[in-house]
Amino acid sequence: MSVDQGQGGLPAGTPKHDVGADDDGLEVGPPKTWAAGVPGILHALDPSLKGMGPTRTAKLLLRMNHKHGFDCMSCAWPDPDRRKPAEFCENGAKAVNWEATPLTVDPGFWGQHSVTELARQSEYWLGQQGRLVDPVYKAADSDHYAPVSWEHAFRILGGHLADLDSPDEASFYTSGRTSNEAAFAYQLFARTFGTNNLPDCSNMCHESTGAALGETIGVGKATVLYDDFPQADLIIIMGQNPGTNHPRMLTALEEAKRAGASIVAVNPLPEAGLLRYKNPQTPRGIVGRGTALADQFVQVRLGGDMALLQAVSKRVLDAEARHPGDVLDHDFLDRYTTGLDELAASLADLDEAEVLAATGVTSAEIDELADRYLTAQRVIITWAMGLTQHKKAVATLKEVVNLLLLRGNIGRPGAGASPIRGHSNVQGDRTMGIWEQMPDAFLDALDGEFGISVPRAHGLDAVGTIDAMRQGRIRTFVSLGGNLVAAVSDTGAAEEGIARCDLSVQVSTKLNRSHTVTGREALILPCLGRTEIDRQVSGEQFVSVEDTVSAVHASRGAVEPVGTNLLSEVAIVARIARAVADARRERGADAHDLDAVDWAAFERDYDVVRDHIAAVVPGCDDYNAKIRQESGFVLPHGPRDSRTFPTSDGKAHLTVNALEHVACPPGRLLLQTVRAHDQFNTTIYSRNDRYRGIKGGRDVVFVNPDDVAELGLHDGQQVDVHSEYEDGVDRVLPDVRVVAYPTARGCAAAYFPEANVLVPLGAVAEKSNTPISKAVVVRLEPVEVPAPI
Ligand SMILES: Nc1nc2c(c(=O)[nH]1)N[C@H]1C(S)=C(S)[C@@H](COP(=O)(O)OP(=O)(O)OC[C@H]3O[C@@H](n4cnc5c(=O)[nH]c(N)nc54)[C@H](O)[C@@H]3O)O[C@H]1N2
Ligand SMILES: Nc1nc2c(c(=O)[nH]1)N[C@H]1C(S)=C(S)[C@@H](COP(=O)(O)OP(=O)(O)OC[C@H]3O[C@@H](n4cnc5c(=O)[nH]c(N)nc54)[C@H](O)[C@@H]3O)O[C@H]1N2
Ligand code: SF4
Ligand SMILES: [Mo]
Repeated sequence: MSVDQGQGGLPAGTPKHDVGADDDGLEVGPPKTWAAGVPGILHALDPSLKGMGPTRTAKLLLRMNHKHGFDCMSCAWPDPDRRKPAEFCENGAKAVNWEATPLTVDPGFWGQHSVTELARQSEYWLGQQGRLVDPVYKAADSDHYAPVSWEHAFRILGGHLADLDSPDEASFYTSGRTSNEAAFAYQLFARTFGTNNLPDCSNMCHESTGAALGETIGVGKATVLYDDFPQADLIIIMGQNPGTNHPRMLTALEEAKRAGASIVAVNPLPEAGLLRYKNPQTPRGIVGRGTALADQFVQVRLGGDMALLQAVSKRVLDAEARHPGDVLDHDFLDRYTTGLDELAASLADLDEAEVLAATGVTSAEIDELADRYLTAQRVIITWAMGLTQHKKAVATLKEVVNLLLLRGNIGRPGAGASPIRGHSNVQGDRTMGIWEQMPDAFLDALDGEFGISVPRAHGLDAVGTIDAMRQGRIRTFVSLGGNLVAAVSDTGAAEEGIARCDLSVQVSTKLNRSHTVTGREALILPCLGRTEIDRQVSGEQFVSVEDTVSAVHASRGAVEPVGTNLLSEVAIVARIARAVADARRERGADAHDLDAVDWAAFERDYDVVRDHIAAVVPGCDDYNAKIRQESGFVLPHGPRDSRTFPTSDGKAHLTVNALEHVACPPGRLLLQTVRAHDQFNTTIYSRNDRYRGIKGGRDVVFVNPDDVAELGLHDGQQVDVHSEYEDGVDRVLPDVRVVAYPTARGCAAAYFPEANVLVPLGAVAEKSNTPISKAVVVRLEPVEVPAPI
């Protein structure tokens, strides 16, 4: 596929971009019912040792997540205050290995491989080429990148941005590995340049969480701290696969379990980590059967959570009717909330038959879950993508809040709403202002601090950016990390959009798909990773990050940079800002607000950035002092700390949400897209998914054995997966193998990012605009095998 051949919606028969390597060696075995244990740690160390020198490995892994070390760059799970010698998991080790490899892309590489040729390579292959160490540029008339000086690279970018008719013709994407310092500088640059076009990976991730929590409790973040987990007596894990995506959460769950908590998993898939955990750091985990985690497994149908939550809340209200005054937390509800009567009236009419159809579970199972909720004094509900990437995601999450509020499970120890974030600093990036819709109070603070006046009109999010690119309204695209082309829905549309840009710019550590699908001109700007020592004029620098429970701490690189020509993200952002100001001046224009910021000082000493953060970002006062405390600090959170709800009326809102679920026509399935155990989003570490019994391949679709039979298919059969939307376009994930798997009836699963071709750009969650990646109506069609001649 050539770089400028975008294809809206990949019609049937289009050759697919193979994300991994060949599937020739695909082996399917039985799924595992437990996670981690000795194989986990062995898997963790083995590839690290192979990929990096043993000294580099040992040095890094022992500093990972330690108080004077660096923060794991994989997921946003928090660190306990009492650290063990090895505070990492298998997937954290893989992430370190992937970043800290001594392999580099040498200058000759770019002459050997054209962009067209690179576009044919898999994500796996691209990632295996090693670290990017030189800035490279692809000219409009060339099909090759070629090394350029940093100065030249910044001049090209500065010139493009200065030549736009409006700053809104640029869009500045961020992925969630970026540090607080780089994120603050980046949003300040975009806004002093003149736009709020600041899409980020959160738009595709926990945006629905922010929308639901913001509206109901006034703060879009978790209302729990790390120490709440061992104090809970019920933890409900909904739409999340912690064994793969937040592995050390299993340790916290094990601790909670030993302290007497019960655990309920709500998931269409019986994920290994939810069922049983063998903690590799305890003798029990090494030699024994480990700890059984889930006391109840509610195998909900995809998208059935809204109905399930309403049905549980209804049972809570029914119990209150039977025992007036004894069930609900009336003191809490009276003092802190609104909307109880409306909720009760609406749930009184809830149709149990509809609930059973939507959830696919029995009334007895819902009764059991309700009983558990009613007997627990302290309840935490956690969730991730299984709840956020649905059409009704925001409404579903408001139902999570309803259920918690009924018994006062917000704002007290051992209880709360706990979205588990994805990228290690995705939450911090938002706190620092990476959002196309930052509230005016934040923008006012920026204006006040720098004496500027930044735009107020909301900018474009991820889906909006792709859409605007396709219409020719975005001409320069800059990406601080990430791989938007591969990560966003509707791969064909995304490729078409990028190809229409004049210039695409990626600030990256490693090659990925977004470097091979480019604007007419393209730049790759290589940056330091989090593992590497960052030296600036004023000396060694550290950065800071925020985890999923709002704890902020420092992260210091521990090994020498892999190349001498790398810049830090902060330096790159500061130099882009200066280059645009220079270019504007050269063109006889005013640099405007860009000149109000001392960008050189930002690069020289990150304390300067942090002083501005302290002045602008709520809760960050005295940032430079607090971040130097041994364990960092926790950002304030009204609902969590004092049951102060910063909503329009100062109350938490119980809400009424009309029940809806995705109807699945006969002969069709609902398909979700999931991560394999050996990938980080679009980064593919290997072709294995150990816990699900998959080895050496990713081209699979998991289907319940009864559905396999009912559809007239058989286990192991090759099929094309077609999605069905009203626009009638035939979108297809071609030639995947059916794997009979114990998922919920009527449901299926395939791997992200390959399956993104199935979801049109317009298929988004209400209110949050997040692509709907978890309940896609599909039909499976057997691949015609040519008859032997
Ligand atoms: N190793 C590793 N770690 C990661 C990542 C990675 O790719 N690899 N990605 C990071 C990022 S950015 C994120 S956002 C997180 C993602 O973490 P997860 O949300 O755990 O990731 P997914 O693989 O999308 O898994 C979704 C889970 O929800 C379930 N699910 C799907 N639909 C429904 C539904 O309708 N209802 C219910 N109840 N369950 C449902 C699925 O069966 C699956 O268990 O992980 C982060 N950590
Ligand atoms: N179908 C489907 N689509 C999805 C999802 C899904 O569940 N299903 N999940 C969505 C979610 S939750 C998310 S968060 C998005 C992820 O979207 P993105 O965040 O855009 O994608 P990643 O794959 O995490 O980005 C990986 C790239 O980041 C770069 N990188 C790594 N480390 C660094 C660093 O330290 N600095 C810099 N500058 N670059 C670095 C590398 O070049 C690497 O190739 O995908 C979304 N898309
Ligand atoms: S749980 Fe997440 S943050 Fe912690 S070590 Fe594992 S991958 Fe890294
Ligand atoms: Mo995410």
